[in-house]
Amino acid sequence: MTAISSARIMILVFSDNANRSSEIKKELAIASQHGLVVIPVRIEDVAPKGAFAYELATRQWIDLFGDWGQGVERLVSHLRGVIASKGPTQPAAAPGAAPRAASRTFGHVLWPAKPRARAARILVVVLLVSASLGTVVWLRGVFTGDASSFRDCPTCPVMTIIPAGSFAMGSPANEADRDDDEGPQHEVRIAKPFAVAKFAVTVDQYTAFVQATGHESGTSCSAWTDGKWAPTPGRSWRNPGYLQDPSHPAVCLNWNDAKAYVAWLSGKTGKAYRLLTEAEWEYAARAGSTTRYYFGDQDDDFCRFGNGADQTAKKTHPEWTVLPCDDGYLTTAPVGSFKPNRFGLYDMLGNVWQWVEDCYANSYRDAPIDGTARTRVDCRLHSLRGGSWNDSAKSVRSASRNGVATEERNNTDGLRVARSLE
Ligand SMILES: [Ca+2]
Repeated sequence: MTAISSARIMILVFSDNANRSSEIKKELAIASQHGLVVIPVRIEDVAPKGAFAYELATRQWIDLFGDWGQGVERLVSHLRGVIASKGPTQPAAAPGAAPRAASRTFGHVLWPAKPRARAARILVVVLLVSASLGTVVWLRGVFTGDASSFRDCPTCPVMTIIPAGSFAMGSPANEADRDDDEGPQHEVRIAKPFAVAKFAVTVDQYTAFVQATGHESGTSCSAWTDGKWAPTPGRSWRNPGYLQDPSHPAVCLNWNDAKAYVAWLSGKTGKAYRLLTEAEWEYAARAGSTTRYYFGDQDDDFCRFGNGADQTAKKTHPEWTVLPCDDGYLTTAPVGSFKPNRFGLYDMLGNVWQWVEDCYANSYRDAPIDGTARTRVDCRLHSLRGGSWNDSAKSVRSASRNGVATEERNNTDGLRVARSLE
């Protein structure tokens, strides 16, 4: 851990073993907290899961499987650029300080500025050693992420930009499992691009908010107890009635908590963070699709894309209606555990219900068609979208809606943030 606090770059050698390593997850989390630049180097064709998907969403990957030589060249090129650059986290040289040495510490191996070929050979050796140990390597320097995603502060949600466009909101009358509140289907135009978080707000992100503000998030939350949902004293986002780690989505949050979180984020960053409008949510979730789910119509495909009430849940709750597939999670899963939609958004369906800005109405009659929120002064119910670990096909469809009292907290409910762009 001492190495993490003194380093500037972490090269994460990524394989299926890393996906399963809790130690590497912890080291990555500490690296993020210290503001280190992380360069993931993938040595197997595996997707990052859970905390890795979340932490690495904005990082630029380098693949060392397939064309090994080309991958090494890319990495060497990146590192040379990094070392030569003076990025925002590079400490300023003191007046009159000696020029920086021509070599840098790379783990415990000297990293020569020249020649390039020698650097590449050393790098390969270190990577091989690291990969065989399933460990990580540290390096001084700075690095920038890719352009399509961004994060406004280390504890801020990872955002991605959603393009402007039009779509049909709601479901057609013949969609299986449809509810009346999904109609009438109507065309909505989103006039401007906006940013949406790639993941639901996590426990660690919500912790940062509570630590900074002292926000009171209640001491009771509805949980599944003795065969029914009931408000349960002592339950809260800190203790929702099942185990969570910091990469799980925060739950037991009501609409007021969600609004307080985005208000704090806006104040902290100076950016216009907010909840999604209900129209924006469905537009972002569908990502151009018109099917029941953003990946198609088949219930048994769901478990590759989200965490719903599934065969794992049925083992504990045989009375539940469940999906005909197994996602492996009884309750919440770490954000990013499943495949994203075409906009690169994870868990838009399943895992946790997501509060949106709108006041809930049981029909789309007179609904806004410009992507704005439906509001009213005496709003008692606000809308949630996406379904949760507790829901089967009917409620985890793209068109499915839920209206819940503004003050009510459930251990299936969380939030996702949006940001207006300047
Ligand atoms: Ca599940």
